[in-house]
Amino acid sequence: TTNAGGEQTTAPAAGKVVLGFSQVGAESGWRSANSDSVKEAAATAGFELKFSDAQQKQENQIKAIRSFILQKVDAIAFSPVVESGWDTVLQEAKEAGIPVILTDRAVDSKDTSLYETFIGSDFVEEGRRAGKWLVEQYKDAAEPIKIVELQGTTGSAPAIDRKNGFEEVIKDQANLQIIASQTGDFTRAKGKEVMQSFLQAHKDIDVLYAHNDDMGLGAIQAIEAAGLVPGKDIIIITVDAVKDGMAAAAEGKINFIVECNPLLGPQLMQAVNDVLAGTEIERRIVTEEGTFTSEEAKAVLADRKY
Ligand code: GYE
Repeated sequence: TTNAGGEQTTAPAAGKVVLGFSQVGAESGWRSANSDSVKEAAATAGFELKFSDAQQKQENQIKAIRSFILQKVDAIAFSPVVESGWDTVLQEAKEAGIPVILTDRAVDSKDTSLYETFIGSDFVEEGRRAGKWLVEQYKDAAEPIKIVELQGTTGSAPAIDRKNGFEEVIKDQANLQIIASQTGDFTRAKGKEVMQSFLQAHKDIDVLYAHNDDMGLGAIQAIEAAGLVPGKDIIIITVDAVKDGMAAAAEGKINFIVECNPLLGPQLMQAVNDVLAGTEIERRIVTEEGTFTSEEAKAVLADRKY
C-alpha cells in the first residue's frame, strides 16, 4: 500500500522494528537492484519498512526524513543524493533520538555524531581501478589518447570520488588527456544525449569513461548511431557491473567494468539490529568488490543475479 506521503508501507504489527528508508530514485539498474535488496532484507529481518523514493531530489529526501521523525520510526536509513546540506535535518533526527545510518553514499557533515555508520563502496578506489586498467592498456602509447568522461549526478559522492580516483591514477601519464567531462546524471537517456554532443564536438575520441553502466549503455547507442563501433573505435570503461552492463561487456561493447555492489540490504538490517540493541558497530562498513574484463564478464554473466 502507498500512504498520503507517497511512501510504500506494510501494515504495522506490534513490536516490529520500524525502519524509514529514503532512496535516491530509480535512475539506474544499480539503484533498482539496491532497492530490491533493501526491501527483501527488511522483510527477511521482520522489519516494517517505510520506503520513500526521492526522484533524485534532495528536498524530497529531507521531507521524507522529517516525515519519518514525525512518525517516530525506530531508525532511519538513507542514501544521500548529494554530499552537502544534511546537517540540519540530521540534527533534527538526533534530537528526536532516532539513529541514522547512511547507505551507499556519504555526506560531508563535519559532525560525524549525526549518523551511526556509513555502509557502502570505496568510490575513490573504483575510480582508481578504472584508471589503472587504462594506464596499463596504453602504457606503450606515445600519441595523445583522448578521453571523454560521463560524470554521475553533480555533487554526489560517487561522481566526485570516481572522478578523483581516476584522475589521480592517470595524471602521471601525460598522453592520457580528458578532453571533455560532463554530467549524465547516472541515467541512460542523459548518457546518450551527452555522448551525442561529445561526438559532435570531437572527431577523434579514443576512450569513454562513464561513472556507471547505464550512462555507458546510453552512450553506446549514440556511438552506434554515429556509425562507430563501441569497444573498438572507442574503448569504454564503466562502473557498477549490473546485468545489462555485463551483457554489453560480454559482447565486447564495454571493455572494462569496475564492480560496485548494490546488495547492501542484509548489511543494513544487521547494522539497524546492532544499533537498536546498543551493540558497538564499525563507523565505516566497506563493501567488497572487483573488476571485469570482457572475457571475465562473459564467464559470469549467466549467474549474474542483478
Ligand atoms: O553507481 C549508479 C547509481 O550511488 C553507487 O548510483 C551509487 C551509484 C551507482 O545511480 O548507477
